[in-house]
Amino acid sequence: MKLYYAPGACSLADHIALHEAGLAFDHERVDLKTKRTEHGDDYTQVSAKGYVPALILDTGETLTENVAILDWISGQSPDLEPTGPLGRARQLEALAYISGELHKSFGPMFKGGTDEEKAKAKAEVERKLAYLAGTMKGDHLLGDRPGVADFFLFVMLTWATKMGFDIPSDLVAMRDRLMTRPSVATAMAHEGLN
Ligand SMILES: N[C@@H](CCC(=O)N[C@@H](CS)C(=O)NCC(=O)O)C(=O)O
Repeated sequence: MKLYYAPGACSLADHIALHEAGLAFDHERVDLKTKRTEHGDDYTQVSAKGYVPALILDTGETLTENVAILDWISGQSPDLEPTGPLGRARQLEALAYISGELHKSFGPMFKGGTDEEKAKAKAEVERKLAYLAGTMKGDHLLGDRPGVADFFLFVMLTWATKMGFDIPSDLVAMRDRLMTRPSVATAMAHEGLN
């Protein structure tokens, strides 16, 4: 299995989740500007979408999209599998919100938005973080143990922290708890993040 990632990008969530699941995997860095991998290959031949993450499964099949990859990883480990009759649906609900709403709201910050667009994006991100904080079911989004939706949110929290956005205190506490996990430390160190 191989994860294609870019340092500090949303693929960090999958990187963390693979470690949490205890799965054996390789990784290959992608330069998102040139679309070249660290081995000099054309990344668009790996994923025609041109963005990370992409996970090449042991079957040779390629999985893209954080929602799909993270949900698949959670199914590989009993510790990450959501519990309860609505567990899986709640996990997908959280992943879809983080991907389609929160992640998208950062767009102007990364894609050269105007000052006005960036101010609007900041307000939107802060509103969505406040919403997510209000849905927490314990120490994490879906309960007391961390799951793949938390790892996805964790990446957005690292971005929000770097950008000086207001983060609700419950999410700051969650971010700091996650930072102490070996999976997070290993993935961040590999990606050259501190
Ligand atoms: N819907 C995709 C979005 C992935 C995405 O936006 N990845 C960013 C990094 S966080 C990227 O590779 N951007 C480079 C580009 O779009 O060219 C997913 O959730 O997997």
